[in-house]
Amino acid sequence: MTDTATTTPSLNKFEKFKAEKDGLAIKAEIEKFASLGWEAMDETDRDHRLKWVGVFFRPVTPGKFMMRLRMPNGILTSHQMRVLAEVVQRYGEDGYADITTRQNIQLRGIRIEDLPDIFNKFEAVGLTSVQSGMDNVRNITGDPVAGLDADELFDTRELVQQIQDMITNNGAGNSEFTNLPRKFNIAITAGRDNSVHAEINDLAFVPAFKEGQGESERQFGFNILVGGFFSAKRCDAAIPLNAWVPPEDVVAVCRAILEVFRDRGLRANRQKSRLMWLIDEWGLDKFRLEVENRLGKSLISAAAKDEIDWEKRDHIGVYKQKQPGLNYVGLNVPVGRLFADDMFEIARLAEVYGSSEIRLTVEQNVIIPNIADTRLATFLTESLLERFKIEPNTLTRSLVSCTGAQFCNFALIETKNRALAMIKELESELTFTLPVRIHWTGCPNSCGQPQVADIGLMGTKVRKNGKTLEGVDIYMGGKVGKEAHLGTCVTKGIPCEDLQPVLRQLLIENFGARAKEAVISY
Ligand code: SRM
Ligand code: SF4
Repeated sequence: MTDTATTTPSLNKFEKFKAEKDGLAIKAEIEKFASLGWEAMDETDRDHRLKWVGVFFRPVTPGKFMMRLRMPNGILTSHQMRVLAEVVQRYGEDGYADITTRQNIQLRGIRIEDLPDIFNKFEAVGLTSVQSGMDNVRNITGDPVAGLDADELFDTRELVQQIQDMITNNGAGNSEFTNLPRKFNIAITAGRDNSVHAEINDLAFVPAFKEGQGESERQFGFNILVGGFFSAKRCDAAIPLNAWVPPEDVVAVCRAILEVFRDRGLRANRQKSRLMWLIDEWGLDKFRLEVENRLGKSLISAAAKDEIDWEKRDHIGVYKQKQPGLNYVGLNVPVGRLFADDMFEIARLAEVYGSSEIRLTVEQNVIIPNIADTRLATFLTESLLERFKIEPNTLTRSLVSCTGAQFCNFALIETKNRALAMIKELESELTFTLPVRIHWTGCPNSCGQPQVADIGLMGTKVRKNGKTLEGVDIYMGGKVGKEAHLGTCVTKGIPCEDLQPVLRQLLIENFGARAKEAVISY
């Protein structure tokens, strides 16, 4: 053992490979990888560094990669949707897309030899997948009806775009923020219903008025929350930073917080690297002071209360916009899965009936805005709405699911298809008077956010009759919207094969579901 080895704390594997070569450096090597092929690539480049450009090697489907885009505020154009559809269409049965729990799109079936062409196509329509995985800032979420909602307090779309542009250098990649200690989630909302789940982000901006001297001096801005996160070992809701910012300072505050996290965040143990661990170690006051030092000015103390005072909406159905004569229509996309034909069709509907704009929600659904009153009735007869309904059944309406075992090697269980099948069965047996939000997640990483659900199902392995089976831990009590708080685990280790009657009972006892009358035929 050398002297250096005894005196220098050893870097974990991730910190080591990041120090050897920045993830973003592989942007210049895409052509080379495409001609080499995935099997001949350096394994660290293939399995890890490619994630810096949003390309994920899938050990479950080797050779067929996943691509994670960035969709600031969950907004895209029909033109962009069509390009995404063209990309996955090429892969036939292997190719489709998933809407994610961060208002984003992931593509499936991608082959490495196609990457140069795909990146060219993306660039031509202003799409980017840069810095969407590993130790980077994830897609920045915003209110899905920003700019449409008559009750919003501020239109956050531009701010979300500015934050993304700062972090990614307008989508080209920004090495200032490509070596964070861990992933980082940002949300910003000025709606009244906390549609972004502010409380589960490392950094969130929620609407709040700061009172001035006189009545007329009420100024709009955001209270700041920090440190929210889920991980296999620990889940925490974000806590107030005791800071309020006017909209014009939001980007600078994001930068300051990211710089503190980048330069002072904990890197030794990846299970203890998210922002909250640094806040724990320093205390909130020191953290706030360090942010002020980076910002170059003092933060204003938080407004006494925020303006999140509504229950959370799901945006499924037809709603009037603040623009007279226009409507937005939310379509329920079961577990967020889109096939190429669906994507072409969504693009067409947005063009024919709307303004070519498409929006995504953190519930993995689609919104088509700007549909004129005069076109609405015809829009509602479109055949796509038979699959992506505006009045889906109660459980289908709020169903969310992470990727699960079909593509994710962390998964302990299959999720999306199982979730759909089970909900169908329950809906055939029960009637509902209340909405019930069920979230499935394939492992404790919690990508499907079981802690925000009325009923959260987290994949696990269970033993039954001497066999290891797929099972779930059940979470309950997640509250979203105003006064949001996280649900907790109430039952552990239910085998999936025994789950349906357990859910049935939970729905009857806790959510007022009733068994359908048996149909008697003579
Ligand atoms: Fe996630 C890792 C999918 C939202 C917490 N997540 C992964 C990976 C990349 C693991 C992998 O390489 O296989 C999954 C890719 C599977 C695949 O092929 O799709 C994955 N996460 C997802 C998505 C697609 C779930 C979905 O079906 O919607 C979501 C993509 C969001 C996006 O567009 O960027 C997704 N992941 C989340 C969320 C929810 C959120 O952000 O609101 C969380 C919990 C919140 C949080 O991060 O604090 C989440 N994902 C994780 C973690 C645990 C992080 C930690 O600190 O330990 C991991 C594992 C990791 O990073 O080590 C992870
Ligand atoms: Fe994969 Fe687990 Fe995330 Fe589901 S929760 S996508 S299984 S890492």
